[in-house]
Amino acid sequence: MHVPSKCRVCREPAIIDLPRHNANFCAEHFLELCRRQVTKAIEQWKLLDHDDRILVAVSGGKDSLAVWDLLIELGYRADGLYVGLGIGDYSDVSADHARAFARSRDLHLIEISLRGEYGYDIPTAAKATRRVPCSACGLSKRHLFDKAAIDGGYTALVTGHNLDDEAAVLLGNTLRWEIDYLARQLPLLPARDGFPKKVKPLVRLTERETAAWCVVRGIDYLVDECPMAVGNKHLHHKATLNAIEAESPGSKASFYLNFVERMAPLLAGRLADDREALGTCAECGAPTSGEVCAFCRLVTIASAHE
Ligand code: Q46
Ligand code: ZN
Ligand code: ZN
Repeated sequence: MHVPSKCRVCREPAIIDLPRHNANFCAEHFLELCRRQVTKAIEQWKLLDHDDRILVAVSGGKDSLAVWDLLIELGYRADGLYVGLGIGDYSDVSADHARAFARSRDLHLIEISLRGEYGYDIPTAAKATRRVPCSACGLSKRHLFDKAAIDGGYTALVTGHNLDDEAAVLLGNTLRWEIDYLARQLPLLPARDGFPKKVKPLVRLTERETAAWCVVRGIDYLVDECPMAVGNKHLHHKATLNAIEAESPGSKASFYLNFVERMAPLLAGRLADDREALGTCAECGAPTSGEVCAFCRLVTIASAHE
């Protein structure tokens, strides 16, 4: 990393340069900038209230620990939820990071083990379904996060998606003109039909910034990427956007933030159309358009496969 000179605010030595803000910052003023960006996101899109009971989906990586830390710092009440995916050492180490963080801040971390509670893990589910691991993994996590939020009486489910994640997904969806996915790609999805409100407070921060937040705050996060992320197109789209950003700082933020401001409202009708009436799963009671939800079908296939 290029070593920047002086903090824009206080003129003390800087620890980070942020070309998109055309400035350098010392540790203290960098943290202030992060808090300001998260507060701005929360206010701009009415993401959270101080009465919300928040459940943060925690993976042990930088983004989920940063968002949990930031929300607590900003005075919100937030518990964490860790889902053990059974992806070998990666899962063991990620659980350690999530637990250590919760312990260090005296926060409540709920833990669910796929293997212990549902009889399968992600590598097994991938084999049983003959699809990429991320597909069974995403389905399992979405279901368990939603269920834990609803069962626990939480009013908001928070994830640590950052600007790089959202811009990469936006690029992928735009390249294929996936209108229905685009319509749903918002920092806030209100609660509906048995689903909790879903919120992404970090979408104004890049992954370099969430990593720096953790370093400055002394949060020990899992640096390794998931070993099952192979062939994940998001990584490719992130690299493409980073190349554009290097040429033209601020492009990533304007791509995503202007989408939310200018394009998403034009797609709002699609979001409403998408809301077909949902019934409840005959096995677990979760909202679903079929008789048995996709998660219960996955559990049946994956837990029978060894
Ligand atoms: S944990 Fe799961 Fe990710 Fe690993 S298998 Fe894919 S979705 S990459 S966030
Ligand atoms: Zn400063
Ligand atoms: Zn079900």
